Parts: sequence; structure tokens; C-alpha cells
Amino acid sequence: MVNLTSNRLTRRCVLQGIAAGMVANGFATGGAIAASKIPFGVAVHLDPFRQEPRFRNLLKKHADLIVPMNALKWASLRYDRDKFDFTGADEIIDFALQHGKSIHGHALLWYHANPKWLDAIRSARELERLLAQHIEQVAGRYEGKIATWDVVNEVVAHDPLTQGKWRRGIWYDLLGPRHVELAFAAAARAAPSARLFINDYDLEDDSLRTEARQTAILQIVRRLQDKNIPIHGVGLQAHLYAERGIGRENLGKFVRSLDALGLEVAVTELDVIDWKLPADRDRRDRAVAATVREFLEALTSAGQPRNVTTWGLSDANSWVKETFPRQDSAIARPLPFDANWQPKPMFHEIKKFTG
Ligand code: 9MR
Repeated sequence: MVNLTSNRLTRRCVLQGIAAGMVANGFATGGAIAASKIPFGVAVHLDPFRQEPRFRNLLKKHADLIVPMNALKWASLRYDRDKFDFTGADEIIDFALQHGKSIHGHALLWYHANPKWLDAIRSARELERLLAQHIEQVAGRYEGKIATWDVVNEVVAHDPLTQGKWRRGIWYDLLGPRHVELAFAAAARAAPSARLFINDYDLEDDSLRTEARQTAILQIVRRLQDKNIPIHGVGLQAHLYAERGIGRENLGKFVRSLDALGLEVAVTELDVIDWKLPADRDRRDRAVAATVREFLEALTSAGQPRNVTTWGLSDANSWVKETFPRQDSAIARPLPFDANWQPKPMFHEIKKFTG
């Protein structure tokens, strides 16, 4: 019998399993809202985590899963070339373990948030060696503690229709498409018990650009499987734009294609970019919640995600504020809790799905 959860999963063995009438692992397809509880995850920024007891209390109470938002990035761990600094990552991970939360690791490879010395490297051999060593150290240190990893983050070009499939940056420029294979193979060696994910944004609407991004992800997954390199899931970042709408059919099709390849889906960075919504607070909060509902309904009607994680918890700490400032200067409200750590309609909406 084909073991669909095996690390040695190949595309052929998945297709054989499906042809034999087996149900692919990962998520149960069908059903408007998943029968079992979907774990609720929260990405944790170190500053409010250290300074704000209300944040830690809410994490204890509501989070099933915790993601260090920045503490596991190269820029945090590898500020100095010669030593690893695990201080921040350990703080968050120890808290999660102490309170019985699962942990998702973000991220072993990204084109952004790298130390200057890394971006200055010009030798492919040196970069390849550093990547293998980094993953061995980082994923190895947390083997058995970090259940799932974003092995690669945002490796697909912003717009594959005009830019080609791959994201330009140190990894692609020096190592070519191989950087993804190297990273997944190294992660499988260092953390054999972890589930390994590829993570990316703009996979949720039905524009041609999004379709091209989905196609690129599917191609990357198939290529890894054909080479017998383990990959277990795709992270939908889900930085949703309130004005864009969800591509229900397109998202469903993408999720079912991944399911057919034996892959799980996780929602990894949910928030709602509200810069085009009306200023009125209650109207804006309702519209943000409606966007989340539309997304989670579309997603769960195609399959049950491994978890739903928001990129922070309170509007007091969100990248959306600076990156998508509103013309009226009103403060962004992209997250489930307001700046005073009070729940908003978005939180109640998520709870309908996460229990
Ligand atoms: O929210 C994160 C912000 O605090 C960091 O300064 C920034 C650079 O490290 O990264 C932000 O998180 C990004 C995530 O790692 C990948 N997807 C997009 C997120 C928002 O930019």
C-alpha cells in the first residue's frame, strides 16, 4: 500500500494511489466547513511579545500554533557571519512548548531579510555551502519541536507573466532553480520529522497573474516530487486585499490540484489590507471580516487547511500600517484584535472555522 504521508512521496506514487481509489492525505475534500477543528495560528513579533502581557495572555488562550514572525529569518539569526544568534527564536519557541502550542518555522530561504554579508556573496559554491550549513543548524536545532517549516518563501516572481517564473535575488541569481531543491533536500535531512512547505502570496484571487503564480507553484511541486525530494505542503500567505475579492473557483481548483499531488494547504499569514475601504471603523471592520469569511468559505469548501494563521494578532503591530498607508491617514485595521487588544468581527469570523 502506498504511504501517502511518506517523505519519499513521488508524483507517480500519488497518482497511482488516487487511481487506486485512495483518498489523498492532507485534507479531507468536500464539506462547507471542516468537521474537525482547524488549528488557529498566530505569528509572533518579538517586541510586543516581550513588552505586552495582554499579547502573551491572548496567545495562551487562543493560539493552537505559534510562528516566530521574524526571529527565524537569516537577518535575525545570522546578523554576524560567524555565529548564530538564537536568542529571540528560543524565547518564542520555549514559550510555545511550555504552553503546549505547535510551532511553524518561517523561513529557511527568502530573497529578503538577509544580512548584508549574505547578499554580498558572489560565489555559487560558497552560497550553496552556506545554505546547507544554515539549514542543517537551524532546522536541526529544532528537530522534533518545529512541526512544519516554510522551507522556501516567495520563490515565485511577483508577476510570472512579465518577469519569468522565478523570483530574482541572491538564491536564484547564483544557484538558479536548483536553490529550491537544495533547500528542501537539506531540510529533509536536518528535520526528518518536519512537514516541509513552500510558502507564497497572491494565490487567492482569479487574476491571470495569480493563475500564473499558482501554475508556477504546481510546477515546482511536481519537479521536486519527480526528483524524489520531499515536499508536504503549500502555504497560502493570504495577505488579502479587501477590494480584490476571492477567486472562489480558481482557489478551489488550485487546492484540489495540490490535494491530487498529495499536498496539504495551510493559511500562513492571513490579514486584510484595508487601505481602500471606507474610514468608518465599524463598516471597515465588517468588510474585513467579510473578506476573511469569503476566503475561508472558498478554501474549506475545497479542502480542510492544516491551520489558519494570522500575521500578528493586534492592529497595534502589523506590517500593513506602513506598507499600505491609507490616504485619509486612518490607522490600518488588518488583524483579529484592535490596538487595545479587543476582539474584532474578524476574530469571530475566524473562530467559526477554527472552533
Ligand atoms: O511582518 C514582517 C515584518 O515585521 C518584517 O519587517 C518583514 C521583513 O522581515 O517581514 C514581514 O513579514 C513578511 C513575511 O516574512 C513574508 N511575507 C510577507 C510578510 C509581510 O511583509
